Amino acid sequence: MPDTNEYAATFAFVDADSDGRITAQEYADLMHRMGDSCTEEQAQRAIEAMDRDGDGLITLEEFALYMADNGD
Ligand SMILES: [Ca+2]
Ligand SMILES: [Ca+2]
Repeated sequence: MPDTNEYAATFAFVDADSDGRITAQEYADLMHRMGDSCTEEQAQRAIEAMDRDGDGLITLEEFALYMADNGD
């Protein structure tokens, strides 16, 4: 089990409306804020890569699991 606290700050940064879930729209908005182009489809694919229960939303736990698996 990854340490979710380690990723909580990053998660909160992406979770713009602070409802505890990251949506494809919030992901795309973040990319745009950082100056990256991100299509709706790219955002959707990024969400799907992190989404473990298939509800189309990313919880802190799913985010932390993804980061722990893919981070270095
Ligand atoms: Ca949100
Ligand atoms: Ca999910």
